Amino acid sequence: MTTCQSFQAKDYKSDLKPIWCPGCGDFGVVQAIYRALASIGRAPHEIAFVSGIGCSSRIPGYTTAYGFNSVHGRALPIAQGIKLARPDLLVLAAGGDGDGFSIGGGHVAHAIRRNIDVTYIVMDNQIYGLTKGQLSPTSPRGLTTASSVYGSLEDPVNPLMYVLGYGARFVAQGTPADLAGLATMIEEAIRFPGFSFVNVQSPCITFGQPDQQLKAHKTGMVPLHSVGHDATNRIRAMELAQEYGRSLYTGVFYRDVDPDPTYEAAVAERHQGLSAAGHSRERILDTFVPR
Ligand SMILES: Cc1ncc(C[n+]2csc(CCOP(=O)(O)OP(=O)(O)O)c2C)c(N)n1
Ligand code: SF4
Ligand SMILES: [Mg+2]
Repeated sequence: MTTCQSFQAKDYKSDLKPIWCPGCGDFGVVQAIYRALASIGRAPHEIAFVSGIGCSSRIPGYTTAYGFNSVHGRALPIAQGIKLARPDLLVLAAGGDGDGFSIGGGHVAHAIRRNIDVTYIVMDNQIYGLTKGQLSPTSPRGLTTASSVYGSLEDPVNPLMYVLGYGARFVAQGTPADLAGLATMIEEAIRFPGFSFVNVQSPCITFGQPDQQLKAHKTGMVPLHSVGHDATNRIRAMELAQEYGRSLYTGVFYRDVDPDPTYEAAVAERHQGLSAAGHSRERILDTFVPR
């Protein structure tokens, strides 16, 4: 049974003190998540929050939801499993750009095509923060780091194009420099019935680049552009997504107004149909769990 009572942002804040570096963008992301969850109003014990490994992946511990700081790159398979086993829970997955688009990159495509109702928040700082500043899949070409002193020779992965290309039904991008906007888009993503993706430009103050910092966003050194188009227009969303790494567009890039049923809804429907046709529970399980 789900509760729908009044919660405030502070009700989702755990007693654990974040050990992120002062000035890390992830502080803003967790604040935005508290606000989004308060607007939704589900009790903390009805929320499962799964992450991988990385600085950003510490985030579930700073909430009062059930949390799982799991294995590098494996937040999505675990989150999907939880949602299938307990469709009544609100399930969030989160992690870094490395977690989501290097080691875990293969899972993103399958989460999208499966369309299980999980919201995936990537804190994209274009660097491996936890392991002290190596190139990540979203690092720009030419970036020098302690382990790439002559500069990266690779083009970055574009997370927005990646998910749109695989047919994601809800795609947004935000920054903690606009906390209110970020909270609203996370709330919208959670309310979306199916897999939803939010890329957050969440700067790493210790190993990140100067033009990624909150100060740069807040002072207009790197201007924030509002997506400002009809979010049902997928072609326009893809055009704007190509600006990733050049201009910072924030807002909902794409929202499918008539999304396919979620995987869990399709499973429930299949079960019903097979029961109605007289198949036993064991026989039905056989169809889903090969032995
Ligand atoms: C299987 C495995 N491979 C590599 C690592 C080492 N490792 C831990 S976090 C990390 C990358 C962190 O970067 P990102 O996911 O972008 O998160 P951030 O720290 O930047 O928030 C790596 C390579 C690991 N813990 N497990
Ligand atoms: S190393 Fe970077 S990503 Fe990690 S906590 Fe510090 S500022 Fe944040
Ligand atoms: Mg990172």
